[in-house]
Amino acid sequence: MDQSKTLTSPDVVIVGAGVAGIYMLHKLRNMGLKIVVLEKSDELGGTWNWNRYPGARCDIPSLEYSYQFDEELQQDWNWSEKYSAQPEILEYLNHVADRFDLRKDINFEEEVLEAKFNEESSLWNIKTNKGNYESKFCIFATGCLSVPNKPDIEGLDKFEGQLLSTSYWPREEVDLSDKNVAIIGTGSSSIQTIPEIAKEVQNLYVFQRTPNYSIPSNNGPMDKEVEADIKSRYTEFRKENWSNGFGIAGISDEALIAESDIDEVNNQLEENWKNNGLGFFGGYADVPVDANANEVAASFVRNKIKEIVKDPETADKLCPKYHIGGKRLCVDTGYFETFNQENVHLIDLTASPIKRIGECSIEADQEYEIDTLILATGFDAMTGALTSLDIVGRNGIVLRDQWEKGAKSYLGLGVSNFPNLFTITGPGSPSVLSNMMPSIEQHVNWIADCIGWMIDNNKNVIESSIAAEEEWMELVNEIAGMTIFKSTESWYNGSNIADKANAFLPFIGVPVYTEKLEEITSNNYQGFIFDLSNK
Ligand code: N01
Repeated sequence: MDQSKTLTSPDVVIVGAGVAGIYMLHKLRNMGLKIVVLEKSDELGGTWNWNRYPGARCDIPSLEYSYQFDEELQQDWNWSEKYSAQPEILEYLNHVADRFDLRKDINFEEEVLEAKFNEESSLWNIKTNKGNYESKFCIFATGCLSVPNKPDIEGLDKFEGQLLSTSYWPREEVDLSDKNVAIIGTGSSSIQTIPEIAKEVQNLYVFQRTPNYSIPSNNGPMDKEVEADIKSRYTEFRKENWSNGFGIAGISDEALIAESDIDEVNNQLEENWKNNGLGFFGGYADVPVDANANEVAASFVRNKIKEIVKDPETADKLCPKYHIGGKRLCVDTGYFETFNQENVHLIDLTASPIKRIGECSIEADQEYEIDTLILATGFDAMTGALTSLDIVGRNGIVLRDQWEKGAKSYLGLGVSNFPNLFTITGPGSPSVLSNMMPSIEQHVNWIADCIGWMIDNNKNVIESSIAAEEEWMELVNEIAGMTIFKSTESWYNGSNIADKANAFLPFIGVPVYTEKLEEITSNNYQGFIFDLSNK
């Protein structure tokens, strides 16, 4: 029998076998540490395992939404499209797991129920649905968007038709042909899936509470010349991720709309609309901070929507009125065009909210008979995976309670009162406002270096100081306060979840974050406390 499967006292328990968890395993195992990864699903992949809805695709170009820790891996792997679809990303992650022999240390179908720090032994006791573990370090690689938001709508639990969720799509093929389908929500997931399912359904009723800005992906087969060029200078190319505010390569943030000729700006935006996807306004540094500059980019997109959608009333309903980028910008393949199809119907919930869901219907401005209901209602973002289980630190403090008035973390890596616990891309780090792949690698490398440093320096326990954490989150909010992000209701600040504290969670600005992280580290992990005596 595989030894690792019976191991109950590893050095490190990693929770989650997604992009972050499997690289963390690889990194720490190479340092000679004993690792167990606990994964709830029977497959690895995290986000890319759960979110299998039709049209699911990454909206960061494949050549940079990929690991960079191994030169041979990045040279060997060939992506088939500019933006990869979910099955190909999942295949890639499985390839990585096989290539580095990672599976043997992953326990599948094992869900963590409780993680409790024992102050006497300075060890984490981890309880799962299958057993118990005791480890020195506990690393949560549980993702920023992994706990779905189930809307509180009267009758939902009594719906007798087919109930689907974009964030938990069945593995087997779902046949929606000739069905009357309702979809609730118009965020990234919905915007990707609507054009796909609209091709086959009888009627598609789109229940929209807030319209979204979306940029065409102009996806296509991988351009072999581009691929060869990037592969010939991959290390240099990857460095570009660190110089752009949102961690996207190839986009300079230097120009300002406020200081540019408006015709030039419109030409540039046209160029970005055609080619840049998420980098649509990335070239202009003032879009996220200057309301006037933001309005130029926003109205450009609104005009595009009005050009694409033939019915003016529908076009108007699809035009967002808030700052562009305040909610996560979407990237689509024919989203707005779909509303020109006769079988697609937009229901504006600001005019008539959903009243109730019947056994085979959904009622808003009128009652719609449906066979299938799809929830595309988002996630309890950034904190949900950490507050939905009992994580107990010093003095019996439960993380969920500590974060009741808003999540606080130092660098998105450590939390006060929770010694030897690390989070990968936790609150207070660029995470969801960056290209997740390099941000994950940055955190994994940092955690591995930190553990290595502790071993070399005979340190047993690390935790962030309350003061450092407070100061860090003040900085996160101060930066956010200078932008349009803070004033827009979004899942970045928890406003999509009833009763969730309104606190802005991601750190805006990959280069500033990186600079600060390096400074803190080279200053002997300033703000972290080592070997605090247990009382
Ligand atoms: O979720 P969302 P998502 N009644 O929260 C609506 C990433 N992602 O799964 O805005 C009616 O964006 C809600 O309305 P409102 C990406 O970071 C990446 O689509 O709250 N409507 C909204 O329209 C993305 O941002 C890729 O008014 C209700 C929608 O549901 C993140 O995942 C692909 C409602 C939820 O949108 C989440 O995207 C896909 C209710 N009771 C996703 N409750 C990539 O390509 C909620 N809504 C990498």
